Amino acid sequence: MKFTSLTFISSLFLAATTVQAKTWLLPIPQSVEWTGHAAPLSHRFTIRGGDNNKHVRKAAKRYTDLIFKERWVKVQVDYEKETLESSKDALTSLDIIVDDNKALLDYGIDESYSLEIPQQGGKATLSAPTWVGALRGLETFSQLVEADHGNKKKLIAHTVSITDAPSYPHRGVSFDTSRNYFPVEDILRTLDAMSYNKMNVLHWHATDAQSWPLESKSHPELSINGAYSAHEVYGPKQVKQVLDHAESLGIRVVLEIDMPAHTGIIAETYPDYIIGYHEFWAKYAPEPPAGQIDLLNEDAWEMVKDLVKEGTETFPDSFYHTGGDEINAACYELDENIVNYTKEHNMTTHELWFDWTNKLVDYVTNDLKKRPIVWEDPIRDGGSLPENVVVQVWTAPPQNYTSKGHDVIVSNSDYFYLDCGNGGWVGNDPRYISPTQQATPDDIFNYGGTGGSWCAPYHTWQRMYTFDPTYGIPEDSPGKIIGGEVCMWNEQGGPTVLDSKLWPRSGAAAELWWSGGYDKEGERRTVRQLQPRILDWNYRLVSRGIAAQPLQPLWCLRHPE
Ligand code: CP6
Repeated sequence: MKFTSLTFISSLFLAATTVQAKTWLLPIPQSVEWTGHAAPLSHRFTIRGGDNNKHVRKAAKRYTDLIFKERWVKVQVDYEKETLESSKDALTSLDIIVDDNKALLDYGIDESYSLEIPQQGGKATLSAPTWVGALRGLETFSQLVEADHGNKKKLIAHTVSITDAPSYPHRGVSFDTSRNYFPVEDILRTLDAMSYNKMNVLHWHATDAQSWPLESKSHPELSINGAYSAHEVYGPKQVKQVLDHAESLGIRVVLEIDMPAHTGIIAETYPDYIIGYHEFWAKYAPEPPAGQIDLLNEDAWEMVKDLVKEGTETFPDSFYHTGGDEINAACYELDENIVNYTKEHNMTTHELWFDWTNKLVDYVTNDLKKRPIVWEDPIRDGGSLPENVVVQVWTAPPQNYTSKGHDVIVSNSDYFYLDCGNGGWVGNDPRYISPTQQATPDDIFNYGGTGGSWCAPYHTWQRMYTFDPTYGIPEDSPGKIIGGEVCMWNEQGGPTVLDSKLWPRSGAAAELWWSGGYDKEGERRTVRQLQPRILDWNYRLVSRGIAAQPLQPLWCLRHPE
């Protein structure tokens, strides 16, 4: 008796001290108990249950194929394990039990799950309140299977008991399809990679100043005149492909049609709706071409309503992103009508913009029954919006808006922007450039005349991971952080570099929002903890067809720490 209880105590101790080292799962689950044993996967291993939901059924098939195809061996994360050799101890099935197969995929859906893989093999069990939780648990299960000590003919499953749920309900990728066009396959593959990282929102920044690739039923002329070509368009078929694939992975798609700035391309069809399109851009916009919707033009407003109505009907999510970033006051002052109107009403052009934005979010909330997301700008610049409006931050600390009662999506540009690899100033370092050969206007002409870059420096996964989502937000804050997004702006991004800009970096953000910035003991999660896991995770992403960027030389794989 004594002996057994001592063994019991010492194995508990062992589990407690080695749990970090043994964890290679990404994102790290809220609670994992490792048995220290791995069970061989039976050749007849099947995933069962889940038949009452087509997405779970399809996922079971997908993950079964993946598990048998994948030959992943972890390197950085060392562990002690004792593989159960006898075939009677093999793992024969994973049984899925879902309570609610009809739950609506939307903000706040329950994504929790628990996973039991018994030490003695046999049946593993995945239980989840909703079908989406089952999808998240399947992903975790797949990460627990590996080739035994590199023996590619023998798969083993690490035996564990896991309970898991996201810390934040909104974990997204914002995806700009205006600056450069992406074939639909690139979006579908990005959705796959998001699901591997348990991300659940594709924020589709569909349109911007440079091109209008989204086909509209009510205004087909916008993409006819505004897409880069007749092929570089998302028509109903492509949109449905994206929506269907996202749903099958438990990912919501939130549409943004950015306005009233970032809309220059509309002038190709409706020159009267847009102010400033043909002006020299540097004074009137952050990048060419300039152009903002005329806030006083009634026909422009009717078109805005048509587009937003159609967008909210086509995209089933309860959130709709109305845009609202980077308004340039000087641009509106080009317009005589606006100048006269604001004078008469004793208001600024900014106030006119706040009123217009309020009109738009009122339309979205009350007529279309959706919850608006707005970029922080109108509030940052002095306006106010109803409390139900979700604020997406990109420049200011989130607490500036949670304190006003808004729920906030965190995407601060100095942490979570992905498309900024070549920041920095041109020339002028006397160690390399003679004082008589300093940068000339011909060197800096493409920086808007400022002599510097508008683009922030590269944000590493370490940078993203060290963002503290709780900082500055008191317990009784009227608004809360609902999660975050990495931003795939694509001025300098495109299909050839998409995967490597997104992955594996965004995995650090994915973990931040899934697992939270703090562990169960209330300690900040650290870069050192994530490092071995993200290094190994990268090989897994690559083996799953994601062209992720290497984080280390292959040498490190052959010579693990
Ligand atoms: N496009 C739109 C962009 C940016 C924003 N909105 C942006 C601004 C600054 C940087 C990167 C991107 N390209 N529509 C800001 C929300 Cl550094």
